[in-house]
Amino acid sequence: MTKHQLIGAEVSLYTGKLRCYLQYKNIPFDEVVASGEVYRDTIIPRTGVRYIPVLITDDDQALQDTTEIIDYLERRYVEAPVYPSTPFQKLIALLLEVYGDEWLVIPAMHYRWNIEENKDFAVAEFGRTSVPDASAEEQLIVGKKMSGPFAGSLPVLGVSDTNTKAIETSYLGLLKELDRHFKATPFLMGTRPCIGDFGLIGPLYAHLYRDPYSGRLMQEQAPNVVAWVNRMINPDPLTGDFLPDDQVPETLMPVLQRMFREQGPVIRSTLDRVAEWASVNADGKAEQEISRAIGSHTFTVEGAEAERLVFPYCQWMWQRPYDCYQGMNEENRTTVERRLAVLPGALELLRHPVTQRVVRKNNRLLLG
Ligand SMILES: N[C@@H](CCC(=O)N[C@@H](CS)C(=O)NCC(=O)O)C(=O)O
Repeated sequence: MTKHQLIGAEVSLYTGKLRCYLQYKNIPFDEVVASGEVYRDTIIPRTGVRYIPVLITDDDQALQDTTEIIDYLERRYVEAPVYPSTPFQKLIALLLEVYGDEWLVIPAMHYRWNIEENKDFAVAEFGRTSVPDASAEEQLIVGKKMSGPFAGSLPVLGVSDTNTKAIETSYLGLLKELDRHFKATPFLMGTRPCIGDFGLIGPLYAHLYRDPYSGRLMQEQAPNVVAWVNRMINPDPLTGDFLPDDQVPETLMPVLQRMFREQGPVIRSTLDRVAEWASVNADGKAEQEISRAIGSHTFTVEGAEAERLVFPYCQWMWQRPYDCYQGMNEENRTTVERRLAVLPGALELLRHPVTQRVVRKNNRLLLG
């Protein structure tokens, strides 16, 4: 029988997310390195975009975007769902996926490309991935070329000279918070990983654990996070449960507070900017493709202000917890709202109307 093929790379953040998921769910797959040739012959022609990972399914569909791939697989492999079924746990799991996928890219990229030791390692890894059969020398030359756009994306993400210290302070604070959590609880929501664990593992494994300088930092600062990373990359497939009675451990509250403090205002501004973009550029027409980035906005991490581009994709991710909250019945919503009171900014953001939806179609982001 044909197996699924995961096209990706060890060095890639989102490949890490999907690989951990496939392993936990015990889904048979072969991993194919996303070499230059594979980009040319498969990734670009089959998906129309240049992102990894790509899943070529056992019935030969080419899927891109880890969130969509996981949702597709969740429908096919129903044992041990990674979405909790109770309202508060589900909402928190979705929020933490958005945080891992869309926000922790900032420390992940900062540490990889601003710390020389990590950068040298990553360049060599890019070379090894792009031209697996070339000599080490050639791999280095290709690695430098291929990694250029990634290293160059720091300003786009908002990493600048003015906030690198703040990004590090924030990341070290997060490590401390997560360390306390994972000391008591194996995964975010109990003994089974949820979609939030898979969101967090991308940056926390592929960059912040695997890059050498960052890996040492994690070992020193947060041994319980290291233990969680190891559980995630080497799971006991299909085992474990979410905590009973819709419990969400108290130890996650500082992490969520950090999310709403740092990422919350960026999400809110993104929603407004997408609506504005649609009214200027599309006159409310549905199905118009929206650019990958639409202007820039300022944001604040640990008191340091910087500028980053506005990514409409971030809204697409946000629509998931937003829809979860908006779709709750009266009773669940009342309970959830009471529990959200300890997270400043959370309720305001979840109530902030998404006036202009965005949708994904053929790996493009369109106005809904
Ligand atoms: N949201 C997408 C993100 C995929 C993504 O950004 N992948 C990176 C590698 S880890 C990439 O291919 N980037 C190419 C680019 O940004 O142009 C997903 O979940 O699959």
